[in-house]
Amino acid sequence: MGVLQDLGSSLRGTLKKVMRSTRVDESLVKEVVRDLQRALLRADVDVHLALRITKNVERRALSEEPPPGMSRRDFVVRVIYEELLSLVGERKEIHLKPQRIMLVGLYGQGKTTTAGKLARFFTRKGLSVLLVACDVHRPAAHEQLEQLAEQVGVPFFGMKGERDARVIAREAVKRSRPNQVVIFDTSGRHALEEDLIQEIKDLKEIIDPHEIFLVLDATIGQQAGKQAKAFHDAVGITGVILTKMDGSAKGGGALSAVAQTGAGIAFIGVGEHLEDLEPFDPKRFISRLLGMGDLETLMEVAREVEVSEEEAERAMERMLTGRFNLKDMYEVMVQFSKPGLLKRLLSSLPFFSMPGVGDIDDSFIDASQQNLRKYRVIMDSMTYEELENPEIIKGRRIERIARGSGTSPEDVKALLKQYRTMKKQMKQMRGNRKMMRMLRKHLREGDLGL
Ligand SMILES: Nc1nc2c(ncn2[C@@H]2O[C@H](COP(=O)(O)OP(=O)(O)OP(=O)(O)O)[C@@H](O)[C@H]2O)c(=O)[nH]1
Ligand SMILES: [Mg+2]
Repeated sequence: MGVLQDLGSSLRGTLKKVMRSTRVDESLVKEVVRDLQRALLRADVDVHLALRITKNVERRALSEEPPPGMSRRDFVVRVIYEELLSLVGERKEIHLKPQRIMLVGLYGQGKTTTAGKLARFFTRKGLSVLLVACDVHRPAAHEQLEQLAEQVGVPFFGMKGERDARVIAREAVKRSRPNQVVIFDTSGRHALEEDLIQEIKDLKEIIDPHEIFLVLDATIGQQAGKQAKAFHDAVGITGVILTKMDGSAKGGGALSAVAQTGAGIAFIGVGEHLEDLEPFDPKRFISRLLGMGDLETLMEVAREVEVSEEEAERAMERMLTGRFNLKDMYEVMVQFSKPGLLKRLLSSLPFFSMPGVGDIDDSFIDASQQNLRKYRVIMDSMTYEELENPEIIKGRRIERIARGSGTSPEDVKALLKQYRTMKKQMKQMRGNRKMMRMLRKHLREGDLGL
């Protein structure tokens, strides 16, 4: 999918060197660190930042002891993962509830497009959305947003011909309903000029937004950090949306520079279409960049770092209690799609060979690996109500979900069937009291063999 392709492939090349090595010694670490540095600089990451990261990798790889049971080779991979994670900052939480969102930014950064993408995003989460056109500078801004609203299928408010954005904002606030996510598109300028600052401040006062997202074009590279800081100092922003991350060689520079300012990155835009918007999740982003998931050794590391014992326990506990819905199924599948996890879990129990248990193992692992991606897309098109209570998904809901996710009703039905099968297997497992006692005991003692 094009996001930071160059950076990704050179980082993966670097990791391969580590994984193929028979011995991790100083000369290898030095070589890896040089590769890493070159890759970061090429992605426009600030020189000082790149140096800091690579120095940390070198120091930790050579002087820290790997945790018990982990080879030095895996440890080096893990150190690289952790240091890259520190480069892209913390996760900015997206609140899935009615709220007012203001988009600000300079000309052509992607504000209007992003307004449409956000409308689609929140609609898919089962929320009602209203799009408001407060851009009174760009001639066709009103029509552009109106069209996007139509495409997404959400209401639109604008006042064609009105020259004062404040008047539109005031009217929109009056007309919006408390259960809506109201998204305000605003005017850009060539630069952060005094009249833009004043306009944003006035709109902020009228709208009283929960979020002010600065929309920034990632192709400007590390300049994005300076812009984020300037906007923050002038008007206060609650987060950044980086657009055009697809095909931008400088995206790494933009991401890291914005992260360093402390402004959280809420979403990234990865294409021109309405669906090309992703909530920014640093862990997922870096894992994907490093190609973790392709390579088994890396998966081991990803598991160590990402699936804490606590998370695995929680997933198990959910299986053991009666509550089991689609969200749980998805999480359990994600956990158990990591190679060997469920096998190790179950083989640590003396009941591994009991009838029924082997089935669970197989169906989990097969289903997880083959269907996980498709399931995710389908579930993204479900409302919260449906995820929590899959029994209500029938007839027209199935059609709507299939259409929304670009799959077929058969795919949706297959997912529901998988869910029912798993739920039944859970029940059988719960019915086996002796096994349940053992599982509970293992959970209590934290003795999962992880
Ligand atoms: N490839 C790519 N193009 C994008 C992305 N986001 C926006 N664009 C394109 O960037 C251009 C500008 O987008 P707009 O949404 O009109 O930008 P704007 O900030 O509203 O611009 P003004 O209203 O003129 O200030 C359009 O051609 C969009 O299709 C993205 O994530 N990827
Ligand atoms: Mg616009």
